Amino acid sequence: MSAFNAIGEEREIDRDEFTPEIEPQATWCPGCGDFGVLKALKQAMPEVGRTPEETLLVTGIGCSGKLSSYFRSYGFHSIHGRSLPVARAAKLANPDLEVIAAGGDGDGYGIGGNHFMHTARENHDMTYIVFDNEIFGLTKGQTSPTSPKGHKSKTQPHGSAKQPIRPLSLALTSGASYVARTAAVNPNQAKEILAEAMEHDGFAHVDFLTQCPTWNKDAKQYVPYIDVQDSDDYDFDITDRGEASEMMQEAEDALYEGTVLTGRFYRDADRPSYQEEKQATGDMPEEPLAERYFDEDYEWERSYDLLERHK
Ligand SMILES: Cc1ncc(C[n+]2csc(CCOP(=O)(O)OP(=O)(O)O)c2C)c(N)n1
Ligand code: SF4
Repeated sequence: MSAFNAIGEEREIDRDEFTPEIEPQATWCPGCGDFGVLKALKQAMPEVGRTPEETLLVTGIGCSGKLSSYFRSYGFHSIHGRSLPVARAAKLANPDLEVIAAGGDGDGYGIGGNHFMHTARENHDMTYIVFDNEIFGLTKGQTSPTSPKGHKSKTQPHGSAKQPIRPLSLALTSGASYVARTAAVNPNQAKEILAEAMEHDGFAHVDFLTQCPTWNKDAKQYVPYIDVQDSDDYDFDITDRGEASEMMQEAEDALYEGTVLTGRFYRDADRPSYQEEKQATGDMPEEPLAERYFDEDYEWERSYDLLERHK
């Protein structure tokens, strides 16, 4: 897709635009799946037709959280588990931005689990990428919400007694209108899914399987994946909630038994996003907050009023 330059000429978008001019050396370990997410995201951007100036990437804390340093767009490296509230606020203030939130499974399904549920429920228009390496990576491999039952780590030396979270089912039952799973070992599918998620109007959740060769050598992310859309064995309608739910449960059971099922699992293109719902009720200002900054008088008046009132 193309964009327009400053003098209104049409131009092609190149994925290299999303590489910072002074590229920081990535601190990810050799072989880390996070490189796959970065590459797929850069490749997806030209398909979506958004420039770095039209894009905001909000990350949490963790190895995954460093994505915003290696991707050239507006970026916000927020705090652990809090990328979604920041992303929601930014999208409400400036609905024209392409907003992407990203973080690890510890960040998104553990510390930020509450925000995941409610952002999905409200169907905020954004893409949420969870780097799912089944452990807490940056802090050296502790058991996370997606670690399999029995997983041994320094925090669970005798093996985890907990059932892992089911991220796809959780997204669906919470209200996400687009749910997919892809893997760093499958860059072409990952690129397509990320582009589709960004084009979707509403909350698009992408559980992105990433390998952590340093702390989780047993993770299933290494085994070959099956694309549910390409396989004759998995025939279902992604717009049918019941069929999608059954398919997700099969995928979630299979993951811990050694079969990785990836692809699009659910899409509801008709459900209005939070922004659309609010506009319909008249509850959303016609002029987004981001544009009000251009009206200096308005801002000053408001600030002075506030100061007067709270003297
Ligand atoms: C509130 C809070 N709790 C704990 C930490 C410590 N901490 C920093 S990174 C991290 C692990 C992140 O794991 P995950 O979200 O799975 O991402 P990964 O590093 O695997 O990409 C933890 C526990 C923190 N920074 N803030
Ligand atoms: S610790 Fe694991 S998740 Fe973190 S950079 Fe290294 S390989 Fe990647």
